[in-house]
Amino acid sequence: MAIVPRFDQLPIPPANAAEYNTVCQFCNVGCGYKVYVWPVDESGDVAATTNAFKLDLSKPQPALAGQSYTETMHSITVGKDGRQYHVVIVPAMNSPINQGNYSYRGGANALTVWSLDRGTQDRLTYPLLRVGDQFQAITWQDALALIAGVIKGIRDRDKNDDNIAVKCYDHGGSGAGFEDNYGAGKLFFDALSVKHIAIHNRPAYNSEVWGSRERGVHELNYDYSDARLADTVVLWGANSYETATILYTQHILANIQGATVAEKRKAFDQGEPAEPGYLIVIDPRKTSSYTVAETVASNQVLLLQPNFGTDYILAHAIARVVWERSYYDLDYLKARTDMKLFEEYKQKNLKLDKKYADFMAEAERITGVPKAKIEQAADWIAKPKAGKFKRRTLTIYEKGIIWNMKNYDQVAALVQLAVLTHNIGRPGTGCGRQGGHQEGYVRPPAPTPGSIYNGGPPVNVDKFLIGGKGKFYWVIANDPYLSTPNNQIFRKRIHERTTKLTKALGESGEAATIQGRIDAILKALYSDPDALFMVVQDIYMTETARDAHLILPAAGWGEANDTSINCNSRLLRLYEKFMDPPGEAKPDWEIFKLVGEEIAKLYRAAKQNDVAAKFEFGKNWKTDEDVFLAGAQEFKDNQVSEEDEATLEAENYKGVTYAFLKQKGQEGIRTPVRRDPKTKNLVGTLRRYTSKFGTADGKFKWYATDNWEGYPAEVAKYLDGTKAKEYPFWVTTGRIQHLWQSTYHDRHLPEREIANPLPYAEINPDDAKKLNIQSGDLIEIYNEEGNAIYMAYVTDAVKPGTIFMVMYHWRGTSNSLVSGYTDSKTTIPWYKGTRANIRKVGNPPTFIQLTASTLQQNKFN
Ligand SMILES: Nc1nc2c(c(=O)[nH]1)N[C@H]1C(S)=C(S)[C@@H](COP(=O)(O)OP(=O)(O)OC[C@H]3O[C@@H](n4cnc5c(=O)[nH]c(N)nc54)[C@H](O)[C@@H]3O)O[C@H]1N2
Ligand SMILES: Nc1nc2c(c(=O)[nH]1)N[C@H]1C(S)=C(S)[C@@H](COP(=O)(O)OP(=O)(O)OC[C@H]3O[C@@H](n4cnc5c(=O)[nH]c(N)nc54)[C@H](O)[C@@H]3O)O[C@H]1N2
Ligand code: SF4
Ligand SMILES: [Mo]
Repeated sequence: MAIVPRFDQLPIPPANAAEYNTVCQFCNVGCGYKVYVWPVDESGDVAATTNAFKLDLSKPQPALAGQSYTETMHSITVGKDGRQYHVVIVPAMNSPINQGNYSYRGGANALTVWSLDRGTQDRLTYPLLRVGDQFQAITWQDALALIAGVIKGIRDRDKNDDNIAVKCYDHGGSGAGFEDNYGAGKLFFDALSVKHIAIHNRPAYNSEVWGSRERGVHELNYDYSDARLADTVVLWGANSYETATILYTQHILANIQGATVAEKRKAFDQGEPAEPGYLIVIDPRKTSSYTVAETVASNQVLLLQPNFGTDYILAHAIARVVWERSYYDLDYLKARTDMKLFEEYKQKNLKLDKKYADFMAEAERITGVPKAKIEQAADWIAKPKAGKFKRRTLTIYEKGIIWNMKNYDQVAALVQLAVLTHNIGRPGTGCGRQGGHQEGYVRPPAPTPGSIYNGGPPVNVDKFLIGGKGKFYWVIANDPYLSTPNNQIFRKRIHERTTKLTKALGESGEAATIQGRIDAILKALYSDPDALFMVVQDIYMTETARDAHLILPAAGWGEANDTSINCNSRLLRLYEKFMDPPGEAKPDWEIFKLVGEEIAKLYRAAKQNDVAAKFEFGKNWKTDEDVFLAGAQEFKDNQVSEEDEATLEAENYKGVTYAFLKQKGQEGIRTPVRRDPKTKNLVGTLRRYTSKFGTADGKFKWYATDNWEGYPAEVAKYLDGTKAKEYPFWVTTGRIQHLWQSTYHDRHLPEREIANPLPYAEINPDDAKKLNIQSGDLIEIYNEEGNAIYMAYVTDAVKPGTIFMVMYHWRGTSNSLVSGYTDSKTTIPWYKGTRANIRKVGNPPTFIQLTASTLQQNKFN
């Protein structure tokens, strides 16, 4: 008997069910989905003419070739009309990305839908106001008046917006695309001028990849088809099998299995060899992205396991081999790159005045990767093929590089290796992010600086708040109590600061009117500079929201129309609204518009009409599409020739409308979108930088990274003297296939809760033996920053002396241990490296022993 009830029959969507196109709400891959919605009391039948699939359901569908439809693809929701509706969300057969396939996460899109018979009924449905230790439902009118009154009060006193701090998404996916991002940008950057703003996943407002952008290469430059065409795919600090599953299973794996050779023949030059691809995985762990490929093509997979933080040294070493073996094309380098800067890179990073053997010995010592493997990687990346054809290598990197020590230099080193080997801008090549979420960035210019080379680095907003600065903190669609680094300290301080305000409001007697409350809040904020007012805008109650003073309910994925691009092809599509948001929840863009209007009213009343006008940015926004079209005005004119695509912003979609996207359906259009100067038609960009790079003169700008200088003080302190013995483990953190982000949906689904009852940590069998730890045991992982109690998972995926922690879960976060260090060039944290010790807490509770999905695979004892 299964723990979760199973059905022997699924509702069949009738032929007249409402039908919508959408894209998976989860990862960067952006698989296409189809949605069917119909009233619960109706049903289709098995005959092809009676069901919306248009399939003869009396016969079994062929395995993997037919339309997938499983129990996890169905739910029942309630409309604004009070009626119940079936919602069926199935992978789209006509999506070029997933071709009907799906992952563990996407296959359960329907389970996350707001439903009265699932845990997702816990969605936020009304604005909630904290009164003492209670959250009370209030109207939108009161909620808006409260925010507007407090913001205006702070501005009036300060004459600037520096006491307003924000943490908000800047991408798409998870229900936020171009529309919501534009709403946020208009309010925070145009109407207000918020300098203390951080992006949802890091403590500052910055690019994750300035190291690439400042060379002239935007991070989204390749197409998913390049993963099919590449001679070699490099997954560098990207665990794609678990984090970009369909990109891996449908495209990368197909390539190394030889299923795409015919496509290669078509795309390659005449006479050019076309063979099954190779895969290089560069990760301190032996990840599933390596082991899965190893089982199907062991001779075509290579694993490099660098020491933490040493990737840029490894990239330089591979580049040195490339130089030594002349695997580069000097004509290309001269024509397309800045040769003056190249000299500096060559001298400082390739160190040509140092003997090859000495250089490589040093690289081996720092990175821990044997010289032979470095040379083999260089061959697989750049050695010309038979007939002197250039090899085609696609490098995909993600958080193992981005959240690495020295973010800027790591990213720069990788993209430089790609350009050195001419592996950008040709079919089967590219060097870019795998991506995290789908993206939808369009905003007015931010009042924040760039990298250290462009007026920066930007302010660390976490440290600003921890340091007792700021009075108003608005958290939108993220859960920093789990996800931000140096978390135990952050949580403790925000809790302390918000509690000071709560107490002060209680001491003066809770105000009965909103105006009374605004006055009391302002009085408290300015008499105790440490007091902090916090607003959380989310779809669920979050860890952070428990300390908020006001909680705003947002509409989620599928509850409004929105648009985003995926990361592996910049494919822009319309995510159609297919159901109503629960209760009074509203799309984020509408919340920003209403807050703006409420502030505008206060300025009008004060006869400051010019200020008021700025806050009325949303007055013509009636529909989602109005916001989408307004956002397009931020982009440059896109009437440029194909050769000039590099001058366009990566997400430029000028000229695109919802009607256009509806007509394109799953085919979408790839940004940057151009209006062809000759035909005036809108055309997409398959692959970037075929003719020029994105710099003023079109040439790639080389850069010399720092030398190896060891670890930053925040982590180095654990490596010296007695501390090295006290904290003997390297700790890294990251994701697993079956949990999505802060587990905001997962924790509401019994299927997930049962299989993942606790966050787990991978520990090598040798270490486990020494510490008498078995899989399933509870262990405390701790250092001077903080602690977390996790479940042990004994596996040789990690080397002895290293542990990998699932980044967070509703029962704990690795960020309690992560240091507050950030890269001095970018303010990007090092989420993926610190030191700790382990203490065995005890054996696992029986229920957990029986159900935890990781345990039955453990046969180490
Ligand atoms: N299942 C699932 N998929 C997801 C997500 C999810 O929550 N769950 N989240 C999405 C989001 S927002 C993002 S940003 C992406 C992230 O996608 P990924 O970056 O692929 O995921 P991570 O597990 O965070 O990190 C990748 C790898 O970095 C390695 N690493 C750690 N330190 C180093 C180092 O010094 N060098 C190198 N080379 N590697 C290192 C880790 O061992 C880990 O295997 O995933 C997206 N996809
Ligand atoms: N140790 C460690 N820490 C990390 C990382 C790591 O690798 N290691 N990775 C970092 C990365 S890459 C990421 S992306 C972050 C993720 O960290 P967060 O951004 O904090 O986590 P999410 O779960 O993505 O947060 C999404 C929130 O938005 C809500 N939500 C969903 N849809 C909507 C909507 O339409 N509107 C609104 N208003 N809310 C919505 C969800 O309920 C959830 O609370 O973690 C970062 N932290
Ligand atoms: S690979 Fe990513 S986009 Fe595709 S179904 Fe899975 S979670 Fe969704
Ligand atoms: Mo992310």
